[in-house]
Amino acid sequence: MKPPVRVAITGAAGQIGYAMAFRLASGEVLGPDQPVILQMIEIPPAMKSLDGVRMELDDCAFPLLAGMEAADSDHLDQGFKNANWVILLGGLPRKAGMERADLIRVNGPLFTAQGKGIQAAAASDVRVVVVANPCNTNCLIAMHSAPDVPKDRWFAMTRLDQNRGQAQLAQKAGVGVGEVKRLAIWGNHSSTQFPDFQNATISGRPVTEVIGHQEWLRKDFIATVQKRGAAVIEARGASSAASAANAALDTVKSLVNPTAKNDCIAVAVHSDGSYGIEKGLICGFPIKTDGKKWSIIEGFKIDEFAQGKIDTTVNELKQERETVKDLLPK
Ligand code: NAX
Repeated sequence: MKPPVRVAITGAAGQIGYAMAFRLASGEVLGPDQPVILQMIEIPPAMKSLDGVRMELDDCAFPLLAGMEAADSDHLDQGFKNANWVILLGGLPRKAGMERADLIRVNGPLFTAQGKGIQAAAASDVRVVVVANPCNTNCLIAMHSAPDVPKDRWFAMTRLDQNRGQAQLAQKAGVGVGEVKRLAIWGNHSSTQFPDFQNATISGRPVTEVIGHQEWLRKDFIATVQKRGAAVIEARGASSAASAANAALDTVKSLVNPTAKNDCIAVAVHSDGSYGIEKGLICGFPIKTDGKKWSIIEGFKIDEFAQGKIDTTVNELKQERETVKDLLPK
């Protein structure tokens, strides 16, 4: 039997946490022979609800669930102890009347504490996926609060945007979603993101050739993906949860398995200056990995239209960074 992988999850009793924990414990994500220990973290008032999640996990009798630990957010050293993966879901949701900048200010300091906690307690091979919004900027704050954790271990989630975009393209082309590949999500996980249909393929052919409808691709497709989160809230009365949990788990799976030659992973990572995007921002790029080490895929074609979209979303990332500059190193 392999040694267990420890996965720490903040906000584990929230909607995404509830949709995620059972799939991790089932072995579906890390493999059918890989035991998992879940380290679930919540704020003190939610610890009772977290107890309920633990009871249900017990009641699933998952053979691969090698342990469960619970910690409150005042004891992050315990919560992150020896974690190989950390999935950050916990944060305050945006309330009515709250601007994006307000949310950034409210949630930012939580990620300073979480970054410090990760550095102090997590395993030396820790990898961190930030889902809580604004995820790119929260990831930036946490990363800077953990300077000893290498920068290539930090990820912010844009996979839900990629999955959403693939589904839209597949439906439009009348093909199965598995036929859609190489859909990069550039920039911020926000309504400025650029779902890059120009480099994507359907059954190996350029999307722009298969779906000849430029106007639809440039306007409707982009807007649908950018505003999908709001559309789900409008329809369901609650924000995306199962699809968000699925995307976070897809992110983990994609990072531990080699990327197919004709595909890319959508995830936001620390920019190395590729494609002229300012170094240091946590920005969505097309990524590939051999299952151990990832890199930014070179050679995506960026025309004037795409460059305009990328500039807009990168500028938003710079503005967000400005909003939290007191939480970042001088
Ligand atoms: P919920 O409000 O259902 O759950 C969040 C949980 O976090 C709550 O149980 C809360 O008690 C806990 N929490 C709050 N502060 C905490 C702290 N300091 N430490 C530990 N736990 C803490 O939200 P949910 O729907 O699960 O969404 C979680 C986050 O994902 C939100 O920030 C949301 O905006 C973000 N999303 C990100 C997406 C992405 O694609 N990157 C898409 C889905 C989702 O909206």
